[in-house]
Amino acid sequence: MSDSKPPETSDFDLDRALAALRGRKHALICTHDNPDPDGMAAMEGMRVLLDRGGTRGTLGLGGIIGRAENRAMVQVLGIPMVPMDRIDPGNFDLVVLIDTQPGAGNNSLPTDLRVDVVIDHHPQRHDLPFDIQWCDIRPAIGASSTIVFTYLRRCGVPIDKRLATAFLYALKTETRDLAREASPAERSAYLELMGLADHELLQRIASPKVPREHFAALQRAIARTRVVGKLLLCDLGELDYPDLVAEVADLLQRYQGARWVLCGGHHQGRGVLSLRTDHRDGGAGSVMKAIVAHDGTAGGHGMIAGAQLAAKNPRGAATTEGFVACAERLVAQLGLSDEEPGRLVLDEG
Ligand SMILES: [Mn+2]
Repeated sequence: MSDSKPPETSDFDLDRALAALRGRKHALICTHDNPDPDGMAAMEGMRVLLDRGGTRGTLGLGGIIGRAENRAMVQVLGIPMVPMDRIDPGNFDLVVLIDTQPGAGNNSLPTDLRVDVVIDHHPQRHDLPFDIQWCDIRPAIGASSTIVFTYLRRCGVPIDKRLATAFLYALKTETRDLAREASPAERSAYLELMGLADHELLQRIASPKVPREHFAALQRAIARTRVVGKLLLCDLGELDYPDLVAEVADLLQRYQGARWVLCGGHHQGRGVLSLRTDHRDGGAGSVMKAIVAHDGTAGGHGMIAGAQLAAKNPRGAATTEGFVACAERLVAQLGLSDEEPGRLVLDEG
């Protein structure tokens, strides 16, 4: 690395923002539901930063941490998360939202709660409240963790092995080892974190032991996958945990014929979708918004997007219909209506 300081990528005034929060006692720090490593590492980094200024932070957990790697991350690194249903937002004099935005539809904060701090790398929502005190949204950056990492560096806050490992795992997964939507800021942070992280812990997070059910879920996923030209469609139906759709989408993207993957399912009556593309400027976020239309909320970037479909009935039947409707719109949008759908693999026996 030629320069020890990560490149500053926005004119955001960190010193002023921190000064404005001086005197706050207790911060509620949240990310999107069913949090991923980027959201969790960025929250933990923010907790460390605020703690230095005398503000104690509580990390709120909306949804569940399902993916085995993410559960291992929380356990191995001891990231202290508290389920949102055990939190009274009224007990906090500071509310921080990271890797999501108010009104995005993918977080468990009450919609009428005033949010003081928003840190995100998704495109800025048009309906964002005007009174957000600290609003640092940088769509050109590949991960929210990178933004928080640069804060800590700017303030000279030491990044210990534990936090460095969290940040590095976040960057590895969010950018697929810098190959997906990584900016120069991610490359710079990644290189620095390589020297700070505990690689033995990292390995324990990246390859955790998984139960039999995990393999059963993958078997079901592969058996249900349909190939429509360059598009793979997989409706997983009832999900053990919501972020299984992202996990399976990542897995299916490795198929050599796949340029696009849409994976869906439902959990507690709520539909979830995950979209991936190999195209660097595929506009996955806007494609997802278009195919979800008025059936739910969607967000994402160029190569990766997610969506939540509104619950239509508690048994989830309508969410399967929801997947089919979105899949049909995607097939049409990609110009694949004339393709004959086929199975990815044939059933055994
Ligand atoms: Mn992120």
